[in-house]
Amino acid sequence: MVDLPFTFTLPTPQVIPSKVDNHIERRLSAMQGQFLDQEAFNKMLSVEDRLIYQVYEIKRPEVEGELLMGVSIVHPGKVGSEFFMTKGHFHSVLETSEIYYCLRGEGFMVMETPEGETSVEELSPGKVLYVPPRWAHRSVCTSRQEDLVTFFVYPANAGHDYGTIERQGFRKLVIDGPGGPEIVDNPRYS
Ligand code: PAN
Ligand code: ZN
Repeated sequence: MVDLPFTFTLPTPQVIPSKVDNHIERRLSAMQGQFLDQEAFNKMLSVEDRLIYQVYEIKRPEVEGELLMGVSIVHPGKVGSEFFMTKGHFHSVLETSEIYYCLRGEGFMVMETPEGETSVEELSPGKVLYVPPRWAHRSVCTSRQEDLVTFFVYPANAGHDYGTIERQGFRKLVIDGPGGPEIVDNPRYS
C-alpha cells in the first residue's frame, strides 16, 4: 500500500502540533551525570524532579527514505550555573543529518564530531540550523522565562546513540556568566 500525503498544523504561538504520536517528558532524574555541578544537581533533585524538556514526535516507519519530525521544548532553568538542556546524542547511523527550525525562545545548539571538532550555534525565532552528518547535538535554553521551542526533521533510520555523550559529555558547555550566556570548555571532558 502506498502511503498518502498528510498535513498537520503547527500554529504559533501555540507550539504543540495538532498531530502527535508520541510525547516524551525528560525530567532531572533522567539527566544524571550530564550537568557539571553534581552537588547542585543532587540538591535540586532532592527538592523536586523538575521537568527539563519535552518532545512531541510525529511517528513514521523508521526506515531509509522516511523522515521523522517533531517539536522539542526545553524549559528555562539552571543546574548550578549551567542552563537546562537536552541529553544530546549522535545519530546511530552517523552519516545522517538534521534540520532544526527555532520557533520560540533563545538558546544554543551545542555540537561536536567524533573527531573533536566543535560548533555552538545560537538559536532564536526564525533561525534554521542545519546539523550535518556526524555531528552530535544538544539544545540549550538560555531564556530566563521562555521555553526554547524548535521544530526538527531527520531521516527516520538515523537512530540515537546516547551512550557516547552519557559517558563523555560534550566538549563545550553553556553557562550563565556575569555578562550573559558563555560557551566554556567542559573541564570534565575525558
Ligand atoms: C531531536 C531530539 C530532541 C530531544 O528529536 O531527540 O530534541 O533531545 P534528545 O534526543 O537528545 O533527548 C533529535 O535530535 N532527533 O534526532
Ligand atoms: Zn538528532
